[in-house]
Amino acid sequence: MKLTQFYLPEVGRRIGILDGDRISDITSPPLCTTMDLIQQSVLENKTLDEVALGLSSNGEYSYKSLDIIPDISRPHLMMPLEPPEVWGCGVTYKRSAEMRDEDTIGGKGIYDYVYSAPRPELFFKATVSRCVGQNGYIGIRRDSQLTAAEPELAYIIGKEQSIIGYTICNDVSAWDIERENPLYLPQSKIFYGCCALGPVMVTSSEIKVPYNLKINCEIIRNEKPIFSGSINSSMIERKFEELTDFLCRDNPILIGTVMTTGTGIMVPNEFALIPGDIVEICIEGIGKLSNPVKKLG
Ligand code: DO4
Ligand code: MG
Repeated sequence: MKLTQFYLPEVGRRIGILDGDRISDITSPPLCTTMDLIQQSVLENKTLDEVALGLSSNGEYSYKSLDIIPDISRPHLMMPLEPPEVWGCGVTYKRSAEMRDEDTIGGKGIYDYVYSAPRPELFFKATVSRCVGQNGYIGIRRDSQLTAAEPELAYIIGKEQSIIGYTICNDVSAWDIERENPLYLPQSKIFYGCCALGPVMVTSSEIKVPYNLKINCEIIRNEKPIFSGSINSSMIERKFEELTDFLCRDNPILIGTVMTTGTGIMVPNEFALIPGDIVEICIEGIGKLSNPVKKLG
């Protein structure tokens, strides 16, 4: 099942089930957000699908009509959930380890090490105030000249470290800041508009095995694709259970937390983002996450 959230003028946020091009509104107070559905599924010991299918439809919208730049006067898509936190994994694909080690100024070899070390790289990525949904603006920090898109498969953590769904994440990162010194990682990763999530959350009944999904990324500039890259999630070095296990060690992780699993598409430096670019990330079985870029400050 594909769950999403959308906004209706003068009404507010709604929960939707996407089927083909149709989004059916299943908002049923007190269940008004997808996080409410997640909490309800835990309370009732049901799957997300079971909770969602138990709610009746209050209307239908076409996905296409909602797939616009967010504007409070028009119905539009929102983030598929407001997670308590977003965490990231790093250097989970060989390409990421190789390119990061080539380009880093301080700390050569650290990426190669972490790629194969028993302990994965995990980092705090974002809170909701730093995230955007479909068509929301992703940011370039005022002090960065080399900010890149990082197209990633993300999963949503349920009770007892289970995976309850998947979404697409753009782990937008200021690579020039990260490359100067590894201790600058939080500044390269965390800022306004550093994390795009969406367009839907696909429940784990629909993606049973997440290790064979095609991931593509395009950067559009002046309406033309200037970069196109792809990877398959089969190339990932770590299993998601292992990542969650490390994340949850003596660390209180709330249900609904998003974990983004690392990028295997390393965008060459010449395609650093500039204002006006649009980043499109497609993941098989999930959809296409699209975000325009703006300079912050
Ligand atoms: O260590 C730097 C960040 C790694 C990362 O974000 C990734 O591999 O996707
Ligand atoms: Mg990343």
